[in-house]
Amino acid sequence: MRNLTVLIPVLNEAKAIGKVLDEVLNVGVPRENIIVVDGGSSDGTVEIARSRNVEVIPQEGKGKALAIKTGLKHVSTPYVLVMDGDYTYPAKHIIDLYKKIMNEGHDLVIGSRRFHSPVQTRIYRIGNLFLTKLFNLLFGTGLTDILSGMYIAKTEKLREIMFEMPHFSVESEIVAHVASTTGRIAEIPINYRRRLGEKKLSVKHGIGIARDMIRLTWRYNPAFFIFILGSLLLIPGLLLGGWVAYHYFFVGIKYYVKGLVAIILTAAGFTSLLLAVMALYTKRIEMRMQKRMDEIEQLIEEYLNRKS
Ligand SMILES: Nc1nc2c(ncn2[C@@H]2O[C@H](COP(=O)(O)OP(=O)(O)OP(=O)(O)O)[C@@H](O)[C@H]2O)c(=O)[nH]1
Ligand SMILES: [Mg+2]
Repeated sequence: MRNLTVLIPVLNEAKAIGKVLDEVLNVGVPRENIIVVDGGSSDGTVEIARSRNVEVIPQEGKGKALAIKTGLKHVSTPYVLVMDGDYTYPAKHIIDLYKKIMNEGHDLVIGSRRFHSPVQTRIYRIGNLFLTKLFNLLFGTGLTDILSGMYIAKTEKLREIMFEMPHFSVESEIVAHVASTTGRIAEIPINYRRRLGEKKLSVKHGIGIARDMIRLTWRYNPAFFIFILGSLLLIPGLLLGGWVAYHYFFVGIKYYVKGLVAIILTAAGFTSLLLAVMALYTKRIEMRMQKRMDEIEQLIEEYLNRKS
């Protein structure tokens, strides 16, 4: 696994980080390819991580998102795997994720958690499901676990990300970016364990993540909002138009103002929908061209390598 760096963001995970690192080393990840990014732990996490002789770096700023951003600056391999340091993600899945991305050429492969009821509370599972469904609706994806803390990606793809979303919305930002640029995302099922140490996430965080998903849609997929606007205008326009037409033909009353309003609503709604469809179409073309360009770039690289 020379081409892979494992990035582990931690904040006060003294109970877990030692076991996590031992597991990661055990599956064969070279020691020098493991980076622990610390968010200012005060419980001995850093010392435990250092005792395993892996690189431990302090993060810039605050929150998990900036921890990943900091960590990426220290990565020099073509692939990077991010995993939480709370012992919830079994390290054996690193191998499956690595194989999947290497063999199939995705930009991002997510470890989709299979929750077993005693491990997570019902509210946590429902919250996760709701947020994943919301994301799928906003971005037109069909994923099963947006918020997983274990995923592997092409390093250069992650470097494109701005990391503008705070804290726990970093996963949404990563998936949104890949989904709306190349769309090369895959998932594999993984097991999920009970965390070691104290639980930090609450319902409040879930609401924040939903709000950030809407902000991400505005940035990455504005066609969605044009589509909603179009529907909001077109549907009442058509209904009102139908009503006016009914009165004109069957009752014999002419409603001029209502008729005009119906025409304006219908025309504006129809135009918006058309724009949304065109925006989506343009996006598709862009993605296809990007893919072609990537392929060409790769061919040139291979050619140059062979020559030298
Ligand atoms: N560097 C850094 N790591 C963080 C920060 N906040 C959380 N983490 C780490 O990010 C990982 C995910 O955070 P968790 O608190 O486990 O979040 P979660 O898995 O969604 O929720 P629970 O495990 O249910 O509490 C863990 O390894 C945390 O230690 C932070 O501000 N900075
Ligand atoms: Mg966790």
